[in-house]
Amino acid sequence: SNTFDVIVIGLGGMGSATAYQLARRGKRVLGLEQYTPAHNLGSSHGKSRIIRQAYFEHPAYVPLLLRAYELWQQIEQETGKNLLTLSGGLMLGLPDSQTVAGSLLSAKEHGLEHEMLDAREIKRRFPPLQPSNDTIALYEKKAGFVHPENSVSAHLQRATELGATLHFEEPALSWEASLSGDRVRVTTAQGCYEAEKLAIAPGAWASDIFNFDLPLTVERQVMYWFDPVGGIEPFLSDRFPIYIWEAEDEVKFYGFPAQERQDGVKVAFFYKGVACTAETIDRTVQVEEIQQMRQYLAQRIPTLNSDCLQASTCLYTNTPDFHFVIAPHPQYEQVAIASPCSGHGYKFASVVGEIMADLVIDGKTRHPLDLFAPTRFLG
Ligand code: PYC
Repeated sequence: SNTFDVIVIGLGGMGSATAYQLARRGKRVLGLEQYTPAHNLGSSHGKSRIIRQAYFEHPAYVPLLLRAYELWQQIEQETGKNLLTLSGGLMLGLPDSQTVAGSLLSAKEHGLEHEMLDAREIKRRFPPLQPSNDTIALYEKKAGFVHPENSVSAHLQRATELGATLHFEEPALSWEASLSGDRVRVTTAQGCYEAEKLAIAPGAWASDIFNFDLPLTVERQVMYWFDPVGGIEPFLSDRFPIYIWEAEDEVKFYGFPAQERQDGVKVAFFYKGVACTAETIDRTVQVEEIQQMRQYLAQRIPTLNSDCLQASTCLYTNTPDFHFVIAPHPQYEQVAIASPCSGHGYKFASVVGEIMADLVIDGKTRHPLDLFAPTRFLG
């Protein structure tokens, strides 16, 4: 039949978790995805995504993070897959930088375990890092990374096992919702589907499918993998943390421990990308871009000023204040929207799935969503 309890548009980071949560609660779910499972054309790929608790962006994210960790562990247990690696994490910068001061604020407000390290201690514990003398860092042992492709696959696999119907390479072309609040219809090239509720998690395609205007900008990002001079050992995840490093000029870059030895060590800039759309993004990485990253690393992580083994692109979808949009649709109560996540969302995917399921099933959630209301941008 073409009738379901809930239709989920977009099965990337947020949509796959939403389909899983809804199926787990016994709903008849149809998931529609324009590309293949766990594809690399959106924002949820690249083998590692940071997860951390002392959140410099705002302390209001912390309760969501604590729940996200629990739900990552739940999906790991249900699938037997290792999705989360807690290598520890460093937030580095000058003492009054957003990265350091903001993380400390969140850590204090929520009583999170952490340590403050000066430049000498950073170098002693993590020899590849060579901060300037006035750089400090907040270290938290519970930070690390999530494997995005494997996590999307795990959510999709469990959703299917729990009875969800998932269609790939079938873009949703349009949707309509009744004003009575109890029906939706979604049209694709293959057919028309009906349901009581709709969850939309479109990432960089939000402007095409939300059916109301939000001031979003899509940004091209590049991820780089370098072959460390002197070998990969100092970067292994039992001795090297994830980090976000706010340089003296306020440019942030971030990186990870090594995963597969032959892949090298991943680093990227946090923002600083050029504006694009999901259709116009240039997926070729230029030699000059690699050079620019190497120059940045030369002073700070000198052994990564080395051969670039691989570089690939991904998309951020940014709101003006860089906080998320997760809410009931402003016009239709039976529709929930998520996922312009401004480049820092993937770690939350597990809990966003729970929130979206709450919103479509109950019309409300116990999780605080004030920071994410789209009405903040609507005149
Ligand atoms: O949210 O931790 C993060 C992050 C780092 C780089 C992009 N996002």
